[in-house]
Amino acid sequence: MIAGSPRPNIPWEERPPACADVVWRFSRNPIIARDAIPTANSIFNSAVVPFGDGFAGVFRCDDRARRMNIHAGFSDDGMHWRINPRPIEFRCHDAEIGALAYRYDPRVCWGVLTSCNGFVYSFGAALLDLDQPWKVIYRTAPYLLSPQMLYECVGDVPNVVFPCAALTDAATGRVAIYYGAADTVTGLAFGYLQEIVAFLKENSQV
Ligand code: BMA
Repeated sequence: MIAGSPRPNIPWEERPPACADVVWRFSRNPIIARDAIPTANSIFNSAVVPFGDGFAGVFRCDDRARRMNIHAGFSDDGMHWRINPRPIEFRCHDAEIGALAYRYDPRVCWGVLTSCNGFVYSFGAALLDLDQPWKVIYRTAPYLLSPQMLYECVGDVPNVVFPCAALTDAATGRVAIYYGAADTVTGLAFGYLQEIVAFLKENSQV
């Protein structure tokens, strides 16, 4: 059972006929270009959540002085984004807490983990105990997605796919995964939760 709401409007594209992968890429990736706001060097590793009739996100935008910061954005379809050119403003009573050092990789995380071997960032899935989430029940040994497309292999940091958020439609089990590619742009990948969990159980190495 998927604990969540039916969300028929999440971004979605069916698995291509020739593809047997559990998780597949959106054919129009990357969905967010590195310069989608004027000052950005790169926009990646970003979090997305349902918001009103559409979606809201917190985007990691590194600027052209390579300062890392986070920006709010909104979308009707989860694919086309209006990202605020100004970073999110933090108002704190304690100036030290509000001071900008690094702000990056915001995420609303649901069961999708990143793993790394030091050279290549791929991602798989893990099932965690609901009450004791530090207990890993299953973890995929094979990756679900690894850097293979040009926009994942070439960029400011080559060979990185880095998921930070997923949207789900509880009625159908469809999952849309947002991921950073090569620390430069943002992509989308899709899967069915039932298939991901079945693959997880059959290919687990904890
Ligand atoms: C990690 C984080 C991520 C980044 C990844 C690959 O340590 O810094 O933001 O995507 O490295 O460079």
